[in-house]
Amino acid sequence: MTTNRTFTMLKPDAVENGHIGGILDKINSAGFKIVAMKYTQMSKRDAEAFYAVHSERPFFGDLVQFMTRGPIVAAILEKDNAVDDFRALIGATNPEEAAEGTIRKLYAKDIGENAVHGSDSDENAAIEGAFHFSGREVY
Ligand code: FUP
Repeated sequence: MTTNRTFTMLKPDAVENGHIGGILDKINSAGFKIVAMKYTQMSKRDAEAFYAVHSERPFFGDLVQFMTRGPIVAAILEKDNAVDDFRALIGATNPEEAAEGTIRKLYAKDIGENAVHGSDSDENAAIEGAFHFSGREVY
């Protein structure tokens, strides 16, 4: 099933470094409509659940530590082909490999602190959106 929605988080590094405005500008300029948004902080339990797929990976502890160290901006975005187009806009997981002009190329420090999350499938976009938002918070 293809949907026109994806889920994103502006991660703690992006928020700490004052990049919320710059990243939202890129998102808007690329034609995404924001249908849900909140400024929030993940608990350890939240981050462990959100990234459960990575629980056996060596970087899992650092990832949970990083994602809980400060506030994030969580959002659901709408656009045709949202998942793939947003992955293209943010660039590769490792900013050293990210294309020029992508959000990670512009704002990310390294593979661990990479500024922004984007869902990797329509199924995960729905799961991740529902993790952060109730139905009545989506417009
Ligand atoms: P992405 O889908 O691009 O967000 O990347 P992944 O789902 O593969 O990884 C999720 C997060 O785990 C990354 F954003 C950062 C962290 N990670 C590492 O810290 N090291 C790695 O080698 C891979 C991922």
